[in-house]
Amino acid sequence: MSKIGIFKSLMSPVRAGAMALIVACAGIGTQALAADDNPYGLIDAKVISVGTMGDAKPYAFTQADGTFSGFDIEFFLNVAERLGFKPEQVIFTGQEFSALMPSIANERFDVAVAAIGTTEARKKTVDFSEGYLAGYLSVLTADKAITDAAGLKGKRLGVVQGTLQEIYAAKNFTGTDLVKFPDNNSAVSALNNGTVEAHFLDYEAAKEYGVRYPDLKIAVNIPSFDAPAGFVVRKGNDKFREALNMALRAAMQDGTWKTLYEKWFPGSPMPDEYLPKK
Ligand code: SNW
Repeated sequence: MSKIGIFKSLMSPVRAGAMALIVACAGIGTQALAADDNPYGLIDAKVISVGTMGDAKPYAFTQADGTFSGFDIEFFLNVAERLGFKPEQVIFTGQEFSALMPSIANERFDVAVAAIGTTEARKKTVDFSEGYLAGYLSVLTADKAITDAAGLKGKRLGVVQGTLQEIYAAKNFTGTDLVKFPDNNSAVSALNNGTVEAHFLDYEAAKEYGVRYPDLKIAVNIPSFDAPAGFVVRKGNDKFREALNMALRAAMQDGTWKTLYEKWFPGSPMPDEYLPKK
């Protein structure tokens, strides 16, 4: 063995140990930093990545320039701002409804915002903020024979896959032929060309399509107050969920929620629980 060889064999364990120590310290350092820099466990600490929908106007929809707007979008932007995220730090991406909750579970988005009703079944795979909307599930049709749920017997009714409407219709509209669509626009196209006789969607969106296509009227309203819409986050991301809840409550207390609600849903009744408390 050469002198250099002995030197190497003596020194290497020490060096290896020192290296390990440095690596360990660096590891602890970055972890501590990461927790401080990214308290909400976001995919990218600097932005909130939001999954939403392009055709759920006035809740969430794409505008001509490709940006998103609607009650849910503006309400979420306001909530995010209270968490320190400027509008340009909130990135919205449109998805089919059925992809939204899986995309949260798979960490494709930090949060999903699209009038998503809170249910025990959904809570098995994702977590929900406190509620911020409660309303009706509505049947939209141009068929004068459909005036109530019984009138749907023997008719073809569109539902968007994965929605509460799909679940409700399958359970309660017996004798109705359910036709599943990926999104509202394709279902309303089918409604306008006669492929289906009615489409079942959220009340405000039904109302909006009725303005766009005046033959289409709301024929049935099913209360869905037991499934208020919330922001959907990854299971166990409690820091983010709790921060969203604090900001959401503040936005209700200072009247922001009311202002946005009256802007996007004029004439619709407002649940007291979302209004400022005296
Ligand atoms: O349960 C309702 C809630 O009461 C309020 O009216 C807003 O809509 C709901 O959350 C139901 N929304 C459907 C769902 O969660 C469809 C969502 C959508 O099409 N974007 O399945």
